[in-house]
Amino acid sequence: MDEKEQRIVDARMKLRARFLEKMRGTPGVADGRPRGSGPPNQHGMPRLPVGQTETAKWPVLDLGHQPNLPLERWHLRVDGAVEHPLDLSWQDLVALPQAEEVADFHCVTGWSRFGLRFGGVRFETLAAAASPLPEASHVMTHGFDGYTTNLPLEEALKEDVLLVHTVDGAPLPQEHGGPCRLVTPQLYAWKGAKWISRIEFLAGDRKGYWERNGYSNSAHPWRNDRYDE
Ligand SMILES: Nc1nc2c(c(=O)[nH]1)N[C@H]1C(S)=C(S)[C@@H](COP(=O)(O)O)O[C@H]1N2
Ligand SMILES: [Mo]
Repeated sequence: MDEKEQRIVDARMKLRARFLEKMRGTPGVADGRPRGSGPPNQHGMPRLPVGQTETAKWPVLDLGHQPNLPLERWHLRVDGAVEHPLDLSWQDLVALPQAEEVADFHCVTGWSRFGLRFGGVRFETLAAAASPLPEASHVMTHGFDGYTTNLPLEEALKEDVLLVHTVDGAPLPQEHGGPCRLVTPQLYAWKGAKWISRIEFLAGDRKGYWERNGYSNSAHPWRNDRYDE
């Protein structure tokens, strides 16, 4: 392992140590009182969150503008409260350690799509490469369409949070945020920016587009946590 790889491994261990307790306190995997129905998922929770209906399709939802991003023009900035800001090309992204997660997708409008096979890079891997500063507590993710959505690091660092470029073995379609989007399987799907352009680490929270427009800041599906209260 070279020096840079070693640094990333060390940074990942530190991040895990720093956020493990907070992560365990979130209502996702560790929820003691999840609300939902259906057979248990891999975390032992009812698979279908309260108020959701399973769909066989994968509907498309966005603000109406679906940017066309050729891979040679694509890039991703990782900046803000980090020690090592990054500007990744497509080659840089696919050279990082790759991961696969089979996960469900829950839209706040009431549909859930089960069992999508996502391929990409764990958020945690990028975070480790950028080394968040001690004061970093949240991220704002930005889309090339101008969309924004925020996450606390204890959610963003979960293992199943991926920068996705492949779904069920094929490139992520443009209408679903291709060439690359974020997915947050344990939160409502608006927390995953399609056409992701920037991951901005924040010292403190700041609301994104839907969070400012009436949706919940925390977005926990098994708590029916849909709207700001
Ligand atoms: N860049 C961007 N990302 C976005 C959105 C958007 O409008 N722009 N919509 C969000 C919402 S509200 C949902 S439900 C999901 C929908 O993803 P899908 O179209 O792949 O089903 O993307 C989220 N990510
Ligand atoms: Mo949505």
